[in-house]
Amino acid sequence: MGVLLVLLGALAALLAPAAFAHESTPTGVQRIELDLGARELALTITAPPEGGGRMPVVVLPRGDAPPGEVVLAAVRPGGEPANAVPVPVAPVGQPHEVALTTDGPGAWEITVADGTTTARVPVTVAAPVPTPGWVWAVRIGALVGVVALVAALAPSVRRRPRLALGLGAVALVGITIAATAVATAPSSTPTPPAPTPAAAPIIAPPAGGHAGHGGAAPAPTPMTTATMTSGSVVATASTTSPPTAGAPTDLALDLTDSSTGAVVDDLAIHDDALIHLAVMGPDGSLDHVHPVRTAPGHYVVRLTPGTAGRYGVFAEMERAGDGGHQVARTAFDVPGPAPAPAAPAPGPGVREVGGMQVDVAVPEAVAGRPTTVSATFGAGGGQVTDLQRWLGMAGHLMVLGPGLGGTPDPMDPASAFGHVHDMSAPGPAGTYGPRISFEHTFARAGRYQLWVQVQRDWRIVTVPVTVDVTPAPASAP
Ligand SMILES: [Cu+2]
Repeated sequence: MGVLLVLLGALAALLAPAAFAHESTPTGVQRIELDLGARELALTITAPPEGGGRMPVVVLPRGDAPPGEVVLAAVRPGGEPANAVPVPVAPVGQPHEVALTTDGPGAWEITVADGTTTARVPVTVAAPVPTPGWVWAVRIGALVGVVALVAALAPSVRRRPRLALGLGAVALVGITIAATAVATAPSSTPTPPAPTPAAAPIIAPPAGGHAGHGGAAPAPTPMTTATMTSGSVVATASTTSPPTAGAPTDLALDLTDSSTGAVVDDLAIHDDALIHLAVMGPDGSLDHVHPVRTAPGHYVVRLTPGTAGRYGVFAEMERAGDGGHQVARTAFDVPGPAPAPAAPAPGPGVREVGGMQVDVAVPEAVAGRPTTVSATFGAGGGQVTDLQRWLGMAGHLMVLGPGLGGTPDPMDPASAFGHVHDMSAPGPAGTYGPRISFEHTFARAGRYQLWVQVQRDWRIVTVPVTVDVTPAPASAP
């Protein structure tokens, strides 16, 4: 009987991990920033299990969000929210969790409505993975082998040698089949057959373009990975009425493909947003915002332009199909008398921003050479060490290079746009500071406009800096 136990133990050890490794629940978590109306919301979405189920969503209000509530629901693409759940969005910095429910695999949207605008965040619920044939071979072979082995070793059978021998042979065949199946399995952690759903919610492919929007819940989109070659994204900006300086206005962005003209609706979340939008005004201002998707390829964000004039818009995106990062440029006008040209922002040195003393250092800014841009934050005579993670990192540096006139001009395509990250690790408390730094190579000589951005007390602090980049010295002959 001891031999039997050893055999069974060995068999279990051999089969268990290989046969059941794939039957785990996805635990993907995705964060996304939504600038919905007057509110800045950070959503943390936990992927439901394969085939659908409970989908917890945490809503964290940031910025100067007015009190009140937003309403969340999980719907099929374009569907009207049912069983919507109200979520308080006050006070700022206080997260609230709700549990939404998806009842099947495929394309879904999380709707977030503030009474005026309904954001639709695409998520994909993974389909249950079918059990591969080799796993069934292992299970059946092992079952037959073990049953035959136990029977062959039973005392009543051992008294009949021919029957015991026959059962022993059956056991040998069963275990051989199981062992062969394990040995020839594709890998120790089998991957589901293509198309491969990711564990984390991923962005759904277009649900029939604009046709999928506005109707009752359409049929679920088959889960496919977009593999077609696509052109770059064209962003077209518009406002429903002429914007006024000093008044909030909703800026709409429509995304189309430069090579096909089709609606682009395959954006993937990168750095916690579908679109990172930099809006640069004629007064040297920067708004770094995250428009909400309200329909396939259609995004909306509320802005309050400070002055009349022409605004440059830079939309950073990644498409799910090719994964490439790209920036689409567009513009909009705020009617009215053009203001006098704004004075450039201060250069490196100490300045007061957001209740802090910020010391910006940019030693030796030479074209074509790696340069370190750093900002050291202080307040009340001490160091600031409670800067908060924003968009997955310690700090952001937005860059606008010189145009043909030698100074930064958001309307000049020669004025290059850059977005640099501080990826350093947080301190013991999970926060950052006092020093934030960026490595960047300025491509050419001329005047650059920089904006250092960090988060403190759930608000974004933007530090404008002017940097004059000198030409690289001529190399020695
Ligand atoms: Cu952003």
